[in-house]
Amino acid sequence: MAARDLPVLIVGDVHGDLERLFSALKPYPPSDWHTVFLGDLVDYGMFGVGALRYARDRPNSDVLLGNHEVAMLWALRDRTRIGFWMGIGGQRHDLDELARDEALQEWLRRRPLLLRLRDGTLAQHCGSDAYLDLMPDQLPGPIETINAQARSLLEQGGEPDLWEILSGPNVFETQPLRLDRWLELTGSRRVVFGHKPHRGPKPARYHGGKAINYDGGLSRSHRMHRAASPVSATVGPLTD
Ligand SMILES: [Mn+2]
Repeated sequence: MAARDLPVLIVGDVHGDLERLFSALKPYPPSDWHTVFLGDLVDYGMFGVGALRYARDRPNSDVLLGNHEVAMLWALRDRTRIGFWMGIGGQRHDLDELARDEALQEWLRRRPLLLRLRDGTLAQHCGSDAYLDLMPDQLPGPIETINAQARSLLEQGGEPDLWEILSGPNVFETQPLRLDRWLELTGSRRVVFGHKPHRGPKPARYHGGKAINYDGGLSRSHRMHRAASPVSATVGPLTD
């Protein structure tokens, strides 16, 4: 069965906690699910590159770019950014690991920012329409345009611009008009995202389920991790 025909499993911010990721994925065999990783697999925890490789190699999976992957690629290209990146949770051994693996670097630079699923759900890292900064006015095909722009930035040392766009706050929770405009512009019926921990026991639904946050603070190394946070706050099927 092709990935697009399988039910969808969403995975929010992993941040290097491979052990909790594995326990979260246990009920969902890769052959039975189309798994969508919403980005920020790296930083804070010790196994960022391990999480990237796992997501890359898991069958029937898609992996989106988060701001932490962009910061890591920036540090890889420009050594003067290593201090900044370590300040946001970067693990030096992960950078060394990525530096030794050109195939992984290349794969990472080609990850999309946005992914539209068959049921009209849009998957992205940030709960925000900041992606619009990558779209010249009134072009058709906003999703393809934004993904192509991100890719070309990462090919040309444009990490600073991409970091700026991806590191802002989530806004959909509090700004329903911006959410509606974004859904209309991208032709989507709802959006799923991560980026900022929601602190609930399940993915947090806003505005009648038109916006759903899957960042449940999975990583025990994240500064906003809470001891009682269940893995199901970050990993779960996309339901109606
Ligand atoms: Mn993020």
